[in-house]
Amino acid sequence: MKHHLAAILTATAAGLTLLATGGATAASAAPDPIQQKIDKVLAEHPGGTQTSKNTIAWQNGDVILTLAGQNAKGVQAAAAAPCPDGRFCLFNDANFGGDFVSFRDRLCDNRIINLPSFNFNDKTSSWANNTDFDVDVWSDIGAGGPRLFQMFTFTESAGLPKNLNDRASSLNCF
Ligand SMILES: [Ca+2]
Repeated sequence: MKHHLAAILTATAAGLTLLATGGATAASAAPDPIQQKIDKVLAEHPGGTQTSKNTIAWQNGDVILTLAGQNAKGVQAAAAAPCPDGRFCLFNDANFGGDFVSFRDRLCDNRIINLPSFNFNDKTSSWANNTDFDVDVWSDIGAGGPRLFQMFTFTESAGLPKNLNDRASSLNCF
């Protein structure tokens, strides 16, 4: 009997918890598009960790993908953050807009960085390089295909010409 009573109390408590959170659950039932996108990127690009509402980090933060926020009308709520010191950044839109991926300068030991690993293949439309290193940008993974352009130390481009736009697939910095 004692056991039975405990079971009832537990069941009642669970019911109360459900009641207490029912409103909040209903209010947040509409899927958050940014979280949905985060979940998709995490599932498809192993090794990433969500580090805020709209960022994913790989390799202990050496690589960070930032998803652009949108308001209810689907308009970007804020301009993309400027590329931080000591990092170089690729932006999905011209004028440093949209989603962007940033890379810490300590990656610049001439290794090759493949952009499909970070959900950024064939997307780059503007860039900024706030590191002491130069970066080569390639049309295929593995520094393959023609070299599309170079991002010299402490330079930036607010827009790529049509023949280079949305083509970058890998890079190396040195
Ligand atoms: Ca783009």
